[in-house]
Amino acid sequence: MMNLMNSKAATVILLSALLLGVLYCYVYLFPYPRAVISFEPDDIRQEAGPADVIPVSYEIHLVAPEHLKYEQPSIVQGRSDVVTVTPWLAPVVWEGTFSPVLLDSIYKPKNISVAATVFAVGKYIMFLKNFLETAEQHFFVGFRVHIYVFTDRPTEVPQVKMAAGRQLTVRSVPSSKRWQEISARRMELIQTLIEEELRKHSDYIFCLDVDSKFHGRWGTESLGGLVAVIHPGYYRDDRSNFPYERRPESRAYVAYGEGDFYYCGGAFGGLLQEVHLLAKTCRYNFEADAKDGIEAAWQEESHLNRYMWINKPSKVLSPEYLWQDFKPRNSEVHVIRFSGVVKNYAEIRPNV
Ligand code: UD2
Repeated sequence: MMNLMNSKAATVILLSALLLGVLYCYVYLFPYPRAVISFEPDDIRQEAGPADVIPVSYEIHLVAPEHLKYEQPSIVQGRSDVVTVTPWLAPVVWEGTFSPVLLDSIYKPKNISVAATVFAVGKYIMFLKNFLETAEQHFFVGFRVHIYVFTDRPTEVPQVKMAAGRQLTVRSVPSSKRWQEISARRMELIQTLIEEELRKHSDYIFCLDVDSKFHGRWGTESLGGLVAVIHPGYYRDDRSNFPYERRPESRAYVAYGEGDFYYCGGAFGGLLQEVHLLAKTCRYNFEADAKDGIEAAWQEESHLNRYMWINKPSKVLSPEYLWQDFKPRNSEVHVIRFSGVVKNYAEIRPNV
């Protein structure tokens, strides 16, 4: 009897150890699919089957509809005047490198929701109407879009008619006596917006400067994990001329001879979790610098550049995605999609 009891106990112990081992493998060795699941489209989330079904992520699994007609792709012919891939093999998006029909057909069934943030503090409210009206014509047309306007003048937000599936939310923020602070505080507000609001209903986010207008399509070709836009002012220059923060005391420091590209502070985006990490890190570093009495040369743009140097963007948008109206169009830029308007800094900023 005693022997029987012992062998039963031993079996139970063995089985428990086996179960614990399986659990350990599942929780610690294979965490990735679980991390992806919370960013799946609603329909997949609801239809999720048994626990052993590996979830499908937006960025990994791209399904095209059968029989869709589009131009034959080629790997020997295409844009030869520009570089279309980075050394870490992220695509660089230029006109002529993608099929809008194909991409829209892939992303449409996913029912994705794209959030955009735009700050219009103080006199910058004057740019908002044009920004919103042109976004309606060119920014993710036909997709679910939610624009968040941050302003200290909520009553002056213009009424712009938006198509079905598109909406606007206004959030009040305090004004400031320094433009540098307005620009830099955006990271904190983006971080909080993602934590408090967007997690529930958005998949992607783009953070854009208000003193700009859309002129051409900005759509699904821009989607990616971490998305950066090449600054139009420096992309032909040697990196020693990039306006990175050059003081080693700053957390935005990039040494001469280092760095990849110079990216815009005026447009960046990607999947929520990627942009959340970027915003949180840049905010932390900006505030830690401030405590040490140092402000990076181009505020959050400097911190963003340092971040993107270490955390390589998975998609890079060419300067088509943020041009400047005062600059004549360079020949390799076939389409200007989004561009900063000409402005008189002395007139619109709270300080010089
Ligand atoms: C560049 C960047 C900008 C930012 C800045 C450095 C581009 C095209 N622009 O532009 O994103 O990185 O350098 O700080 O890459 N704002 C207000 N009210 C103000 C001042 C600023 O709402 O009084 C907001 C507004 O959304 C504006 C943004 O902050 O678009 C950036 O400010 P800016 O356009 O004056 O900065 P700028 O032109 O130096």
